[in-house]
Amino acid sequence: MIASPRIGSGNGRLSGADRRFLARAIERGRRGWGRVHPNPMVGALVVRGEEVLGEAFHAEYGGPHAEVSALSALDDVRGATLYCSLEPCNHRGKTAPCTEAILASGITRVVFWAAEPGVEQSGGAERLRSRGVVVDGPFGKPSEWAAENPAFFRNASGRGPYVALKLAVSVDGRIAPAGGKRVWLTGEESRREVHRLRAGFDAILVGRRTWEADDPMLTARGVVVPRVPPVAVLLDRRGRASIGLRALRRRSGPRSIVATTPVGAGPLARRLSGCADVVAVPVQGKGLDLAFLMEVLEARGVSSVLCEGGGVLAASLLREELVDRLYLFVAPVVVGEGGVPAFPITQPGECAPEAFRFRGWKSVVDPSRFGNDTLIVLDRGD
Ligand code: AOF
Ligand code: ZN
Repeated sequence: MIASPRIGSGNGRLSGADRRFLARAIERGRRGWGRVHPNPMVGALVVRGEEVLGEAFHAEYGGPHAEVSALSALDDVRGATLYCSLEPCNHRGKTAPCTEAILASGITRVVFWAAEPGVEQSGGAERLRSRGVVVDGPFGKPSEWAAENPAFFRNASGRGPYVALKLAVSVDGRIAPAGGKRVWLTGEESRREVHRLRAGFDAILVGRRTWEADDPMLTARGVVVPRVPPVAVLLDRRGRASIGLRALRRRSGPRSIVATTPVGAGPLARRLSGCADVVAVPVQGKGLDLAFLMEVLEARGVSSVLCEGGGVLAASLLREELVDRLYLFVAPVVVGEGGVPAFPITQPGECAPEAFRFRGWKSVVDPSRFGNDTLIVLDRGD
């Protein structure tokens, strides 16, 4: 997701051409968005001298790795250099180890960007070096690798699902005018990007006010068709969801999930009569226990969650320190006094930087432009 990949310095020497090829491998890898998660997006390039002989990316979960795809499409790569965005794996998983394919190919130099975080999968660089291949890498910082493949690196640390929060706000930080009525603040291009983003997540989560006001479908209807459509998750502490909601009437994809209190779960499940999976989540403060919800989702195989508001849910997630990434689409609109704030401050004396601890957050991904809107991406520092 870094607009132009920053390679950084690290273990080995890089020429200007090396940096260009490595950046291109990272960019190619991004084409796997929506198709490879929870595995990483990976790109690879085979170069001899200054000539790119071939390039590939990891295109499908469980399918050939980028390195193997790039090599297997070429007849003779002896003496060439392989550039990859991730350290070649050294394990037999759903596919054979990339290290073996590289050794068999006659590649004499490998340049890679990010270190492999998996214990079983790692050791690729060492293995190749032990067999006489010149290996340069890793380069850059873990936070930069994580910015490119956030859910993958987060999941590798075993700390529960990766959580991103997406908000579309006016320049005065509002998500809706007074009364909370649905209006589009951001333009068409931003909305397209949101659909593309949705395709790369296992679940899309919204709070009660959002599904009441907007009745969203929560599907990924963009250029990227997700390998597995994300599951819609609706928060419903009061047990008010009805079978008429668009997110519950979806015909394709996984059944939506409605989270409510343990007391309300039985009655709600009966009322929704099989249109959704109702999960029981204890109450915490004025809402549901969101950390508990994340555990429930993880147990159901969800490893990444995109939260799409509204403000109350956003504030709770931030307060609970559950957010790993913030996607903030800023529209050139002023909503003005009385508008619904993106970050409601409810406790007297609270000030946003303290309450939400934005101070340690990093802007690793460059801001980007979608039509007249600006997307700001912030990653939580560790
Ligand atoms: C990928 N694509 O291009 C590379 C990966 O189960 P497997 O065999 O597909 O292995 C998945 C692991 O292999 C993955 O988690 C990562 O650690 C490593 N490298 N994975 O899916 C690739 N190079
Ligand atoms: Zn591999």
